[in-house]
Amino acid sequence: MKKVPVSSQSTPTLTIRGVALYQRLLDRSAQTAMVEDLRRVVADAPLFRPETPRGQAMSVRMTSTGSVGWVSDRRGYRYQETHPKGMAWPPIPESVLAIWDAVAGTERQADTCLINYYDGTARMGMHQDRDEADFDQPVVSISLGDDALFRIGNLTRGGKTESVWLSSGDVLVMGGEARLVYHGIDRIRAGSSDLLASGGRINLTLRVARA
Ligand SMILES: O=C(O)CCC(=O)C(=O)O
Ligand SMILES: [Mn+2]
Repeated sequence: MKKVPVSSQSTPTLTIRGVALYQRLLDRSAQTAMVEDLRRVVADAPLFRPETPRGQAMSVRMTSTGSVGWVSDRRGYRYQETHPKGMAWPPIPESVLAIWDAVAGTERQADTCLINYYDGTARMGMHQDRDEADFDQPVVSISLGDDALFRIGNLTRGGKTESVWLSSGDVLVMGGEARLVYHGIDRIRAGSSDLLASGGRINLTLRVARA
């Protein structure tokens, strides 16, 4: 697990409604190395398709790394210490933690990283990330593979939104006043990247879940 060589002095290439975007922060070799690390993670903690609390299957498949991982089922959204199949979550790869260190701007280390896999038809509805204990800690998101249309809304549901295409190697930070902004993925541009052998998109979200 190699450290990804990114500078901690990096500045955002774009900021939309307080969401800081670092386009192409990871070069191709850093992306490839990270995907290799994630293959090992998924071998130990397989992707699963969560249900919403209302019993609807999500279109993304997911797994987690870290001391806790995010799950959703009829019992609700929550962080828990084990995969739905019962095993502990694998540790967060060093290559992924290095990105947190470069852009999070906090003393705390991420204790969880959610791995979302989108095939060409998957999407994610508008939502806030609010299952974490401390909203002073940012969410750091890494995109790998196919492009995705990311929509940024407001601090309450509804209202005008702005969208931006996220590409492989892009990193974004939702922190400060943008920590609780509504956001979602409207669509994936299938086949836009050849990073993943079977196509699709991986999104990683690093967070501090516990107080
Ligand atoms: O896929 C993305 O870029 C966003 C993922 C997300 O918002 C989440 O997992 O909470
Ligand atoms: Mn989110």
